[in-house]
Amino acid sequence: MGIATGMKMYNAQLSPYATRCRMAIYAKDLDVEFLDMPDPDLEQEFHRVAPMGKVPVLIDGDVIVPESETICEYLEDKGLGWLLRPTDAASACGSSAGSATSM
Ligand SMILES: N[C@@H](CCC(=O)N[C@@H](CS)C(=O)NCC(=O)O)C(=O)O
Repeated sequence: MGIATGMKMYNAQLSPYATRCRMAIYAKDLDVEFLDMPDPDLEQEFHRVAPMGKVPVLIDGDVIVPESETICEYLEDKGLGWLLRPTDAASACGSSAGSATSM
């Protein structure tokens, strides 16, 4: 039982993109409900929130967050649990898709 968030995430266990988000969720010890796709019962609602049909998608109340990197940044910006992104700009850049180098 982690930190209550009320969030849910359309997930697929074998998706590396969804795995990236689950790793952040676990590291932050957040309680997020995973909706494992494909699931015929969830398909209609999934396509309403994710017209491209791609997982992961995070749902936080009325907020729909697609794209794994955006989800990780959203979770970080919510400030729940451990912060995973360094606070100085150069280190933060290096921890995301890009990387900063020194002269
Ligand atoms: N850029 C997206 C990629 C997501 C993605 O391609 N997810 C795959 C699973 S690994 C998917 O849902 N594919 C289903 C499809 O394209 O119909 C992200 O980072 O979240």
